[in-house]
Amino acid sequence: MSSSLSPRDLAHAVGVSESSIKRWADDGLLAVARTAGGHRRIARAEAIRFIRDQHLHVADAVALGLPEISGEVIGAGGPTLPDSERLFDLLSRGESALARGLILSVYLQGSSVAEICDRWIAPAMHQLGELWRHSERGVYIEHRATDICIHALNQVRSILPEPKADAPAAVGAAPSGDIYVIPSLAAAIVLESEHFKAVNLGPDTPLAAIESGVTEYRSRIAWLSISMPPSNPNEFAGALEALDTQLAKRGVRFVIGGRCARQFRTALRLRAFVGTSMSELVAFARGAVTSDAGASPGDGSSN
Ligand code: B12
Repeated sequence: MSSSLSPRDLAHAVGVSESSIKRWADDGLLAVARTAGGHRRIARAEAIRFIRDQHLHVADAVALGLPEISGEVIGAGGPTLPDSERLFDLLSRGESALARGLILSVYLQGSSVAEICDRWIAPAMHQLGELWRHSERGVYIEHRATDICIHALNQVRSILPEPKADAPAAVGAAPSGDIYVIPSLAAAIVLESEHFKAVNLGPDTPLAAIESGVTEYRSRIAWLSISMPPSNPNEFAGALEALDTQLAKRGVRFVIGGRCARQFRTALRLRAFVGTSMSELVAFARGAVTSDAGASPGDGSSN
């Protein structure tokens, strides 16, 4: 799929005339580049931003390079916001393309990545966990649903605007022994949707590796997603306190979340912010950017 569209492609995708697209471009509502031959080209990420901001109806998602958004997903009467029950149903049945189409259409209709995680993916996955309670079939269904969600989230990631070269960095992971893939990946994509350059080290990552990433990327934010109780709670608590202290010394904002994060808020004296949702992660990231304005990372100021 090309990373840019002609005005004609975009006009076709949203069911308007080509001249409307050119007028919006001339009015500065839509950023266009010119080819060597002087033709207008619209970056795909910019086209998607425009569709989301203007609440345009996508008439032909194939023209946008998103064939998963089929009529079956959107419904004949135009786009309606589907609910997490629908996603749960598709995930239970292993309907990968339809589930991805649903998530992409929710995004194109203007929901944020954080909302998609908090309001669609997490509830649908929680419902799966409740329904099957890890029977043999449940484990199979959960693995398959996890893979579908990873695919969908990465597709959303691929249509986000590229982070700018000077974008603040964020590095994070799930700790050693924690096998859960979606939560840390979701945190990375949420931060990317907030214009961070996010480096996700993924599941089962020693805390020291987060520190290495923070150093290499001169990270503004570090996140940790904890979904499983640590096998050695005392050792983990010590390592977490040490990381928390190190990050604070270096002026790196630290945020912890995930199903099992809460217990650490009360048990340990952490400077880290403990959040319960991706929407809280967004609020935290925005706050970090605002309060850091003017201060450079690694300058020793603490949060
Ligand atoms: C998928 C899944 C699996 C998959 C994992 C696949 C993978 N590699 O990722 C598999 C099948 C492997 C699995 C295995 C097990 N699982 Co399991 N699993 C789940 C399930 C259904 C979904 C988890 C998920 O991905 N959720 C999606 C994310 C997005 O939701 P979330 O984690 O809640 O995240 C939200 C917030 O916490 C927050 N957040 C998350 N991270 C962060 C980070 C920051 C910085 C911030 C601010 C916020 C934040 O934002 C998210 C909302 O948008 C859960 C159900 C549940 N209720 O969580 C059970 C669940 C977690 N599993 C459970 C169990 C028991 C197990 C097993 C022990 C079962 C067994 N007997 O074998 C094993 C453990 C395996 C092991 N090696 O030890 C139980 C845990 C019960 C408990 N009290 O601890 C649950 C709750 C199911 C249940 N209802 O019983 N599991």
